[in-house]
Amino acid sequence: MKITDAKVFVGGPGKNYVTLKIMTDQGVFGLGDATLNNRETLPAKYLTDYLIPNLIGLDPRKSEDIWQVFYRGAYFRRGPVAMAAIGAVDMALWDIKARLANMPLYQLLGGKSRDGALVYAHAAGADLEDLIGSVAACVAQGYKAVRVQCGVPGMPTASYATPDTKGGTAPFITDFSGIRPKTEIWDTERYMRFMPGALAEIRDRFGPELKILHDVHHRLLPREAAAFAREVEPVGLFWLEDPTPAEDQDALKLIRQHSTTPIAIGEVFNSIWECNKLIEHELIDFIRVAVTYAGGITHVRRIVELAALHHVRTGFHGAPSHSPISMAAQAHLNIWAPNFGIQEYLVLGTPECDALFPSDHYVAKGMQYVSDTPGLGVAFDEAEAGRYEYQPGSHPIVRLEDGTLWNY
Ligand code: GCO
Ligand code: MG
Repeated sequence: MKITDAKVFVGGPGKNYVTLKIMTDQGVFGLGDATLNNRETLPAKYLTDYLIPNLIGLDPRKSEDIWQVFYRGAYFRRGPVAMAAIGAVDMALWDIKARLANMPLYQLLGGKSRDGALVYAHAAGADLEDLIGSVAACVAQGYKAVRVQCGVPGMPTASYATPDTKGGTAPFITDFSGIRPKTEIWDTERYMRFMPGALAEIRDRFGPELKILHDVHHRLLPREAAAFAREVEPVGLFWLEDPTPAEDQDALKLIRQHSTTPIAIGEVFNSIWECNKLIEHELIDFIRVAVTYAGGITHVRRIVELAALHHVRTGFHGAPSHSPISMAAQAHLNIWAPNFGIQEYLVLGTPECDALFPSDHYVAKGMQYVSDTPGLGVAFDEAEAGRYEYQPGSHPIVRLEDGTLWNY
């Protein structure tokens, strides 16, 4: 069996999804997602200029060897661009393998460990009252877990993932007005004074059953993060996400020494080498990698297996930047992983998105259910894809009031 051709499509409804389709001489094909938010053309180029020419003629069933060749063979290893491209190839090869086996992917991983996988929705408000309305809307839809982000009084501009105005919807991260980023202004002191009380208020309003998550988005220094994690302990958060940047894996020790608030980290990691210490030293509770830019199913499964040895549960990234293809790959991992925790899930299901990526996976009452369609269980309508093209966009950047650049 041989790979005969592969194509890359960039575009989508309101998002630049990078979709890979690998064809074989037996008519079976596979799909992968290489979307890297606001850098989408780069994994696409990595695929077309290097990986695809090297795939032609290979046996698609040798997914492990192909992964090793692309990872080690590059000599310069890792990084989000390469790992997103390798990840897409890997997803497509697993899709082919499972289609050949005539089984849904989760059967090849070890079968179902649960009927449905817990997901969390996003709630956001320009102020606390606005946020309470947004959380109530999620609860009314049956979500059992909600990430809450709130505008901070006196903060010079709306901060991460909070709407500028009351009643507004939390903005998508991407600004499609161009590739030059807009600037948000951040003030740690205002945030630290306000947010613990806001989280406590959400707990009071919605009671003990609701799983409350909060994303600090790398904004605090390790000492501040430790103080914050300790202060919010009475709220009983399900998790506190990215309290401080984790490039310095040892910095997380300080948080652990001062607090038992569960910590979730990893959405920006591309490999096991960025989280092995965090996992082995049990400095985190949830690992947030994504199959897209952490090298696909082959590599993320390795991270999940390491995490399972250290009581670290999964909490894969699921921002709307991921296409339904990688969300499906994660859904299969979630339904299998013995150490599954939760899945971030943003309603992708616009009619346009469903038309481009038809699938029978679904979310009901805050749980995700995986279809038994062979493979990843997602199709790709190429005629629909022809309606879209790449739109340049950017993430904001963050500065302090005096102009100092900060962590987005
Ligand atoms: C999350 C994330 C995202 C990121 C985005 C960046 O927890 O969902 O923090 O919202 O900001 O993926 O491209
Ligand atoms: Mg996050």
